[in-house]
Amino acid sequence: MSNYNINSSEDYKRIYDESVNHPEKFWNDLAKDNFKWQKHWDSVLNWDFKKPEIRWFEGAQLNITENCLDRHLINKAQKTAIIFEPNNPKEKSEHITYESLFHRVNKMANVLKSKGVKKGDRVCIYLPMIPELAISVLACARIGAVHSVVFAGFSAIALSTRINDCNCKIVLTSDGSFRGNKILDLKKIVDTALKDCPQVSSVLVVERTKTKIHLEKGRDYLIESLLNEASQDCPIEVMDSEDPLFVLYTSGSTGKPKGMVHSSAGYMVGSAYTFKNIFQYKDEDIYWCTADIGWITGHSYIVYGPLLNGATTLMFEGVPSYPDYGRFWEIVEKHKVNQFYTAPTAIRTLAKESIDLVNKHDLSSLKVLGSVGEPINEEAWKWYNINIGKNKCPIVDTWWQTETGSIMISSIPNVIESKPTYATLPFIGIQPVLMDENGNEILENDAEGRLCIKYPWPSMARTIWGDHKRYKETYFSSFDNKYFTGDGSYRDNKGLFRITGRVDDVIIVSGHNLGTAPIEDAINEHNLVAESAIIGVPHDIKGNSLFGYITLKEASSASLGESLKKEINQLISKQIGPIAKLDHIEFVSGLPKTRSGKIMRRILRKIANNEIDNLGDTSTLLNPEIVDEIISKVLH
Ligand code: 7RM
Repeated sequence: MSNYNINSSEDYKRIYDESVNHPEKFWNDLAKDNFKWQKHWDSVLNWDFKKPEIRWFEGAQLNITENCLDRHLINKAQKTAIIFEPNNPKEKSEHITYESLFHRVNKMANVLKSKGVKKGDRVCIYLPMIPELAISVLACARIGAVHSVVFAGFSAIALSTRINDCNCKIVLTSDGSFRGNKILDLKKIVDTALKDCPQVSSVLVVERTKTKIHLEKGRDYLIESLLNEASQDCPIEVMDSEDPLFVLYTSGSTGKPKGMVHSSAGYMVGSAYTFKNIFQYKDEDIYWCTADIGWITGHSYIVYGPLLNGATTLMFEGVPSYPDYGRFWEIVEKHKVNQFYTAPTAIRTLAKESIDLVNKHDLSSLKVLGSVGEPINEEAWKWYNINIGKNKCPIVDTWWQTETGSIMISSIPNVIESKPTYATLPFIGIQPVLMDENGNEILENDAEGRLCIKYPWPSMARTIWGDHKRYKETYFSSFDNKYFTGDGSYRDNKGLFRITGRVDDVIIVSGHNLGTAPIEDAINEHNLVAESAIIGVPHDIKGNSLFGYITLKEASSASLGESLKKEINQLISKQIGPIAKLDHIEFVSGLPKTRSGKIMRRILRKIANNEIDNLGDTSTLLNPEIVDEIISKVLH
């Protein structure tokens, strides 16, 4: 038990050392003492990064939902497991106790079974952020079905590609989804998608928006009456440790999405342990992660991590801008949120709005703030720290990936001090290394390199669905015997890690390797600049020249035009050098982004290079409408 809670820097040092010096003993004890197993394992770890093959707790049997639900019924049956905050603040929020969640999951599990879902089958979940989303995730896990959650903002094409890739036969969806003052017709999107998915035999529909929908006879069912009739008891399916728990798609920079496959036992251990410590969750706390369950942050830190720890986790259906840009802060006040976890893109968006929208809310319940998804720039970090945390909440800048399953590098409140723009130190059991371009490990500090992990950790993805070769090529072929993250990192003279961004975001100008991130950081220091993205365009002399897309804090200042461009280039010259000056600057009102706030550079690159006939799928963007605006500005 002792190693489960990390409470001081001494704890961290001691436990970290144990975890890397005697990893098998360490994980053996941690897993044995803190989870419920149906059967103990025969071996803690079998691994070979060359194949690659990674198996944790082999021979063990368990069900993750027994750990998320059943075991809390003894002491926490009436504790709130999920607080549901609807899109519309006038609609009442809902508190779901552990006992009630248990019954609702069991009912859902029984409905899935009645539609023929069996252990190992894949179930596609395409639902808005309503309780049924978490419930169906857990229902799949309970009966051993592999869930594949697809973010309910994705287009029909994105959806059908994902349904077909892992051959789902069942789809869970809703009539529609509320987003701000809009309704998105999810069922219609499913209908379109399913024209390309003939194998889908049942579609289960949650009624949320009461919009009119078409029900295909013999295939589509309203779920409510099925749930009402179902039994509230459902035994667990006993799973082997390495049985897949879920598939989650993550887009590569190009091409087809990768279905990352996560395991049952290792994922459970990793998501639970990181949640408890990185957010320093205490028993009465209210925890809120603003992500969508459609991406890994929601899987690990809305559903599994919190519920494994018997926490209260808040699910928000809506958007940060509705009914106004104070919505997040209103929710923090209303539910007395203690830990708040969001993305830099949200922070920057909200920082652009009037500070009154923050200050009119009582945020004194907050204890810990988190950030995830991309590097957080210093300005956003400071705004978050001062205005939201009131200088008293540690900020955890958590670096990790869909592939890693749980947080890998992060500070820990009152344990590892935070430092602006730094993720800081590896979590227990994580062994990050920096590699140079020749494949050698960089041993000294105050150095930058490619970020790799040299030893397995329990929650790492085991393969890409149906494409183990791609798994090997993408993550285990760049560096010998190491997992390559695709990110670059700087390590300072104290050994703290600062993630610098994807290493493929590098542009060679006149023979100089320029990372886009530091240039963007320099630009963002200008007090009128909100965000920027740099891409390269071919240039006769320099090889590439730099093209900057910039959004401003106030639209009116765009009239400053030429003089502002000059100031921006002066900043770059000062911070990086004249070599990094931008040849072209386009002021735009927004940048094309994925849900998690990652700029889709592919699109910006194609527009700057006049390749707009072939932009690829833009429907997975958060703001697809911005693409037309940018095209018309750049190619006027
Ligand atoms: C959790 C998530 C993974 C990529 C990763 C990084 C970037 C994520 C941070 C970050 C700097 C952070 N999964 N990234 N967190 N960069 N600091 N704290 O985002 O699969 O969607 O993305 O996101 O490039 O490789 S993800």
